Amino acid sequence: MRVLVLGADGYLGWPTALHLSARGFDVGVADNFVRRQWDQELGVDSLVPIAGFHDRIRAWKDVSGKTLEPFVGDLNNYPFVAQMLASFRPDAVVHFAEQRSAPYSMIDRDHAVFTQVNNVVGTLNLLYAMADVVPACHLVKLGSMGEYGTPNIDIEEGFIEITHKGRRDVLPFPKQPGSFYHLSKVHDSHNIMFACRTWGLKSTDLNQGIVYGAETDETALDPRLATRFDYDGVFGTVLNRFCVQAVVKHPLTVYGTGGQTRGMLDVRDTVRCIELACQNPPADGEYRVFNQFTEEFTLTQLAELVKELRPATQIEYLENPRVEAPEHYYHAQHTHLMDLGLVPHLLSDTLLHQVFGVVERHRDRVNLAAIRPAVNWRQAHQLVESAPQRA
Ligand code: NAD
Ligand code: USQ
Repeated sequence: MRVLVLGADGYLGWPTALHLSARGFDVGVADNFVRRQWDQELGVDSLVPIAGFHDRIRAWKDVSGKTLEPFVGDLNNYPFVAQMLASFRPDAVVHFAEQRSAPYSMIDRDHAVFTQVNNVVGTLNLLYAMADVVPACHLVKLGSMGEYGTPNIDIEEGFIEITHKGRRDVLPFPKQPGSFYHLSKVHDSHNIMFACRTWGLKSTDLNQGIVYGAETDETALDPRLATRFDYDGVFGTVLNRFCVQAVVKHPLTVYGTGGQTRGMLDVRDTVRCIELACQNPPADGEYRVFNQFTEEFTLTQLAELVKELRPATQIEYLENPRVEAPEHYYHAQHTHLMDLGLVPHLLSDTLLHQVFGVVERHRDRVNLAAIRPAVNWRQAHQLVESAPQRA
């Protein structure tokens, strides 16, 4: 099977490309390196040093003997997208290539507009190019559990059966996302569902929870194969941040009461879920949704887990820079990937110790000034002058 991984220079795209290649898929890898530019813009960097795209690809060839076919370009450039599909002829496209930080999208108007144009237009270009060039290809699209928000009912996998005034239908589950980034995912979902219905494309929308972890079997084989690991207040995600904070003895930055509950998963499960989705495509014209997470935690539970292993750690409850429900009901279905054979790596002391070990190795690269949250949802309009300027 030929799989094209878009956003293959990123935290999840790179390990996914290696995982699929290791399992015998013919893999193409695409990116425009805009993520590396956002590091420059924000004055931050991946904690773990990462090799350049072409160096990584050469390193994988050295280590595994396998080839990754590179494509360098922007999904917002339609001719690039169409030519890439015509040249690679994928059976599946795995689409990670978006601006994925909620805080980045909330810096100011400029960053909100950029995020939505980058994400929504990129995906729309991809849909048109697929319909034109490879209409039988399966789109595996990374969505987000955050598309649903935190409703006071169970969250279903994409669709809910509703009876209204005596009539019954199965409809998309309501979406109440919490940032302009998460909204871009909702807009993508609608566009993809429409393209499947209208043009007969097939797609799996993976509503993924928050990913943690620093390594997969393949990225650990050689330092040149390492994937990025973000801990800063804009791109760092919560558990990865807590691990870095604990190692450098910074208080754990819990926003608000810590009662917010989220679905989480290990990066090793991300790559396996993508493999399962690719191996089990939907029917022509089908748009399906899988909720891709393995466990639910409150933020306080995560902070306490880290503190248990590093007892000197302080926990600081900061005024929440985001607008989100502090305490809420949360129960989301996530059976589809298990039914396909996912055996989860549940969060364990072993995993946390492994992440601490990675952080210890690179602790001299931690920029303490980048740790505290820098973006306030309520004050976005005031940040226009002080906000980082997009390159
Ligand atoms: P990342 O920022 O590390 O990687 C994204 C990659 O996409 C980057 O290398 C970037 O350069 C590339 N890219 C962005 N816009 C592009 C464009 N227009 N053209 C070409 N390349 C472009 O992000 P990640 O953490 O690997 O996340 C990947 C995907 O998974 C995202 O869509 C994100 O929304 C989703 N996701 C991530 C998490 C998480 O916890 N990291 C959780 C749920 C969903
Ligand atoms: N939080 C803290 N302290 C921190 C950082 C975050 O308390 O230092 C809180 C936030 O307020 C939020 C929760 O932790 O309640 C999660 O924040 P996050 O930054 O770890 O994750 P989020 O913004 O939701 O975004 C990440 C990825 C995004 C993906 C999403 C999946 O960056 O690409 O879509 O996780 S989900 O959360 O399911 O929507």
